[in-house]
Amino acid sequence: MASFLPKGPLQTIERHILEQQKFYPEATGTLTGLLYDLALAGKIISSHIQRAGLAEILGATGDENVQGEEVQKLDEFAQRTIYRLNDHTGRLACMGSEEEPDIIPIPERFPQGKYVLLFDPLDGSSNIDSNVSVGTIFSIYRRVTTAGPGTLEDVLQAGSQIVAAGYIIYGSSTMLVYSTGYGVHGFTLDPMIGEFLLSHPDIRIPEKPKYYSVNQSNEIYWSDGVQRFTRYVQGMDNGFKGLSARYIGSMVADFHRNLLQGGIFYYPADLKDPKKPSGKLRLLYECAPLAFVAENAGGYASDGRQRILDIQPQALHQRVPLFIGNRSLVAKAEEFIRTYDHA
Ligand code: P6P
Repeated sequence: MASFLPKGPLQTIERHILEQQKFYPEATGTLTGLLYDLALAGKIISSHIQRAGLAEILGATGDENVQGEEVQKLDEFAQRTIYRLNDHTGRLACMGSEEEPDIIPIPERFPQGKYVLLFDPLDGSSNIDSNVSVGTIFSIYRRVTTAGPGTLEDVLQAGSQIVAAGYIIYGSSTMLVYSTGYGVHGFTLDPMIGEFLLSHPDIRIPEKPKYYSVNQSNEIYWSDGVQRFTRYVQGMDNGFKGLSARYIGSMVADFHRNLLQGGIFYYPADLKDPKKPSGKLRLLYECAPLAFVAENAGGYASDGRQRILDIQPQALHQRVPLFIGNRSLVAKAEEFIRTYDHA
């Protein structure tokens, strides 16, 4: 009888998170509980996405978010689910979300905690109605203020301060991929038993890249260095065999493929939209968490000139250009930009 169980040690994410706790002697179980609840959020959101076409949960709400993007019903559902799982636990000082213009306070009736949660509840949600994989991205920091409600200062921290980060990808299967700084580990949801089971222990980005992922319709708006880098990855630079192009327009899906297969995803600055001279992607709850995962898997992430995790955020919804994936390819992008784009 075929078994639907992963190879290797049979381990749930709950037990894995608990075992990660041994790396933090001062751990009190708070971070463990926070990660547990993010896995639970993934199960709840996944169960709704899998049935989105059937339930009255597809489509747009008719509202616009702070980004000026159409809010999808599932965006709102994912946002509310993560909020409701975390507003009362006493683990957080505050939250920050792609969907909310300002930081999200913990209601006064609940205790404050020592962590801060930043998340994009459903990235790529405009793809939902066409059944394209979407994802939840999360990162956890320690608060920097010492008491009282969390403040913007607690949220505006460089990615190098991340304690744990990861994403949940709702695709042909639902996977949760996370790191606490000790490797990157992937779990696949078995919907029959409602458990995330360890399926991808110790993920490392393959040395030999296979893909490059970028929206090439923006090429005419890129800098000279980025255009030259793109020709390099296409193999128009002798000495480098070209990569295959793969771009699905849902960053978690594009990132996940390159994490497992090797490659680079990039969303450069483009001058098409003067409001977005730094590209489209947000530093705090999209780029920094994935940069944390990439680096813990042996990869690297840059804005084209500096390490993403070193950037000190100035605003909650700050955008940055992003080059993320194989360290050699991201470094090559930086080299082209350094050589051809004068700051
Ligand atoms: P474009 C989805 O809206 C998103 O924020 C990312 O998930 C994705 O990588 C990017 O935008 C796609 O943007 O301009 O290529 O459609």
